[in-house]
Amino acid sequence: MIKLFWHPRTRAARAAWMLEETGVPYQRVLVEIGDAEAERDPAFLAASPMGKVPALADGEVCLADSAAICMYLADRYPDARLAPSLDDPQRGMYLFWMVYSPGVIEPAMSEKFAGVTPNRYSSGWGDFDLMISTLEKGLAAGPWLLGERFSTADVMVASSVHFMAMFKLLPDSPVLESYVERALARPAWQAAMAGEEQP
Ligand SMILES: N[C@@H](CCC(=O)N[C@@H](CS)C(=O)NCC(=O)O)C(=O)O
Repeated sequence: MIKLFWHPRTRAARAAWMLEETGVPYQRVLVEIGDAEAERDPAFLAASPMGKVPALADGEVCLADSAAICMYLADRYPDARLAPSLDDPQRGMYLFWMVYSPGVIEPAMSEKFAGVTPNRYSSGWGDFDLMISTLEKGLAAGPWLLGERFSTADVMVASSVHFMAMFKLLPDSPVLESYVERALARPAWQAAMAGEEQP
């Protein structure tokens, strides 16, 4: 069975959400992060070169990073229809939004935490305001990033918008607020959160 190496209230929530969306059975393996002395499961270390969660072991396949895990699961378990196929024209924007969280949203959040003002034209993520306005434009038609079709890109991006709200970084934005509300109402997100509460 798939093993998900996780810790509560981390980016591992995305991987759990994605697993719930696919419906593939999995087992959670709790990792005590932030304790350098803690003994580590060798299977975790094999999957996570940086020692970070989430990480996943699926048979002989092991990998870390929430975006990589989400992409892997979408492609490995296509019956769940969570990613446009390679020859689908929507594949392009799907890939753009798949890397938007690690490539744009997270650096823009760090910009806010650090209180710096980047040069929008030379920084790879633009700046915080460009990140938000691009998201709002991407969701203007909605209800999802690919229109009527919910995809793995929404798992990545909606979880990031949720994290921004939790860190009180989200500006007043009805579009983003209703997007995250819609996403978090999905049974798969609810199941992933319920899994965090299990002993
Ligand atoms: N880019 C990675 C970041 C993973 C990450 O930073 N995880 C944090 C928790 S959210 C972690 O494991 N921190 C503990 C540590 O670095 O030892 C991803 O998206 O999965």
